[in-house]
Amino acid sequence: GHKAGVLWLTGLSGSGKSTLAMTLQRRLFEAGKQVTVLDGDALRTGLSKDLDFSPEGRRENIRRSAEAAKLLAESGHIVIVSLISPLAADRDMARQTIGEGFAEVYVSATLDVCEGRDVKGLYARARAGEIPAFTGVSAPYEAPETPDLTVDTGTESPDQSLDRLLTLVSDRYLV
Ligand code: GGZ
Repeated sequence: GHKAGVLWLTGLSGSGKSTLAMTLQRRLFEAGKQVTVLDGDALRTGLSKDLDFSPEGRRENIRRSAEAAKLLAESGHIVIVSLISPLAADRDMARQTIGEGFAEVYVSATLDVCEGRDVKGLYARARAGEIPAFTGVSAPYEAPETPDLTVDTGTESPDQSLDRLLTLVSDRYLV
């Protein structure tokens, strides 16, 4: 395994990425690990405040996040990145930037499940045409073909997903 590394969570809005990231962060912190979460929703009010949801804006958001994650991982952190990161090419760029410690986690929940939850009402607004280029509705999502781990929040419990993430961390990282 690699000393520390980056768990890259990709999935639709509402798939459960942020919740899993926060829960995993707490568990790793309680176990004495150095751990940082980089979450799209938060980054977009700060580091990526200037970016939109065009393909170029998303790519730059992902590029910045990958560079920040790399720095943190090099200083010994387990970094949990939680970004829709809808395009395989952009995730490949992140993998290239980060190198050996990169692990791709597909938080898979179907569009039906995510839209059914619609926690923030964004899908309804996207369907009404109020949010252009909304992932899954009017912008593409390319599911990973060979993720290191898939967690299906539509069919497994949060505890099951969390256990499988913790197993991936202990298998892959020597922290
Ligand atoms: C997708 C959007 C959009 C559009 C705003 N498409 O579920 P949320 O609300 O709280 O988190 C989503 C967040 C996605 O930002 P990311 O930085 O993860 O996306 S990417 O990796 O593609 O750069 C969603 C909200 O922003 N949101 N507009 N058009 N999600």
